Amino acid sequence: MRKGHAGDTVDLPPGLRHLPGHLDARTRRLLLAEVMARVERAGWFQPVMPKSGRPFSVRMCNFGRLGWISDVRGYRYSATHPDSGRPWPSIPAPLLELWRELAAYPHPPECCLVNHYRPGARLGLHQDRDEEELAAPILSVSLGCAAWFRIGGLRRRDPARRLLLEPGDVLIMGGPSRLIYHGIDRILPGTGEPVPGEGRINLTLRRVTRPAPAQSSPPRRWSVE
Ligand code: MD3
Ligand code: FE
Repeated sequence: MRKGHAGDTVDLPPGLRHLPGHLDARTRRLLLAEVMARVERAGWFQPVMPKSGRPFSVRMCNFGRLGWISDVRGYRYSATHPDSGRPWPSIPAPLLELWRELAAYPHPPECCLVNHYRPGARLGLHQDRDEEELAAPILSVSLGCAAWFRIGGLRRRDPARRLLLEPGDVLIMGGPSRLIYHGIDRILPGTGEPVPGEGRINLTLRRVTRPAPAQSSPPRRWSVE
């Protein structure tokens, strides 16, 4: 669907797929309910910048075996919530299904990072490179209000363009796009559909570790028996 502005797919860097409105309203509602039930159980945490300790304007939670966290010691993946020390809730099944359908990667995601943008929150230009497995894409799902997404290139100073992300949009960043600089300039409160606590919820599915190479069966003559 053409939107008649800088968000047109023709402008997108190779390896980045934008699927506007991929999730219908009913699917978004069911997914949001599964997400919020887990977040209520685990609790949000407030990431802070390494060294400075300055808080992000976005609050976060994670699902899956590994969660992305940031504190004064740095960015990393952790098996437990930084406040409670408990393991993260499981990744909702509809998200695992979406990954199977769209990721073109043979192993499941290990992390679903949940970002909550309240009015005024933003996310500065950055690369996602804390994952060991860069062959896997990152898959993102937008819920709640719309937001202006900024997409640059592989170097911080490369020219950037904006893309409007709306509820139900799916973005897949793989191959040559996996390490591009990106961020959220601002959200558009009051657009889209309400989420608890207002604003916008973004889910990103990530493969963190490199899977062990598949074991081929040994030559017959080496088998015991
Ligand atoms: C392009 N989140 O969590 S999702 C993040 O809307 C993050 O909350 C934004 O950037 C958000 O790290 C953007 C889209 C996205 C996510 C990861 C990418 C785009 C990406 C990784 C590489 C290139
Ligand atoms: Fe990112």
